[in-house]
Amino acid sequence: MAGAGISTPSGIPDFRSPGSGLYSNLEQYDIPYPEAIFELGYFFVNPKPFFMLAKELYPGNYRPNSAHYFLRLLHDKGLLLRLYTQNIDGLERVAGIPPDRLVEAHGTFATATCTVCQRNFPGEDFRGDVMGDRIPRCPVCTGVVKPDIVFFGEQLPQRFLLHLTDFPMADLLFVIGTSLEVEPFASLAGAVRSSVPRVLINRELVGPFAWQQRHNDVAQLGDVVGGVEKLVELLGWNEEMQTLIQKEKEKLDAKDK
Ligand code: CNA
Repeated sequence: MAGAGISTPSGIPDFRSPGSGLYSNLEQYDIPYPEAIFELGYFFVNPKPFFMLAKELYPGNYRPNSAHYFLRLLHDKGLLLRLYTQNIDGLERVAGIPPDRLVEAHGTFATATCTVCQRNFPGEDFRGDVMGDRIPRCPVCTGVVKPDIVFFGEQLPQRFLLHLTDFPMADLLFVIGTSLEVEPFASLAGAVRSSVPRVLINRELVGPFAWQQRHNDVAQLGDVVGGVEKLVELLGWNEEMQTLIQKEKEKLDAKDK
């Protein structure tokens, strides 16, 4: 289970970190209250603030860091049953984790839907509009097209329910870079068997790690990158990790040229 904290080392602010979090820095978006940016009612009146944020987070602006590549390495080794992420920055995909291993619980910019006729489009179709500060319009009915990011009050994607059965099957649960404050995502931490170790890598104790620890819970407190690197070292995966990061860096450099 992952959250915004795995992407802060890539330069994307989280929501709730005091000072640096998005909720403390909303002046630029000119919205009446922080949650408005993800509210449908507000979006229909004024979609501009959401699309300012979309421009920032649209795939291509940021690069994955060691936390994402650690999860990729787990996948390469056949150890990743599923990655449940709350992030909407798409960095898990950029890190090479295949979409079928992912549950993007709060949606993705990879696809978008017309708010009027409900037609579905690849997010890429609207890159030009988003980057050019234009509100994307449906090519068929001219309705406003909204990236498939889950707004407050909207249902979570089908995949969220489809893969819930992963939790009782897991042998180990990592919880990385999340405040575990958003439901129903947060409750999933309690859905693994009680014999299964849960490992938190985060700045502070969160959710059940703070209020209902199990005897086999482990918390590595501090920066996610430091925590992940420590784990990689203990696992003896240092070299593989460095090779992977280097290879992926070269790929992204070539793409940027
Ligand atoms: P959050 O509530 O902002 O919590 C982030 C957690 O990560 C906090 O506990 C922080 O202390 C911790 N943290 C932040 N940076 C680090 C770091 N470098 N090392 C260790 N710990 C760190 O974010 P959640 O993901 O828990 O909340 C869910 C929201 C946030 C979802 O709806 C997301 O869509 C949304 N969000 C996503 C992104 C993104 O896609 N990158 C960015 C901002 C918000």
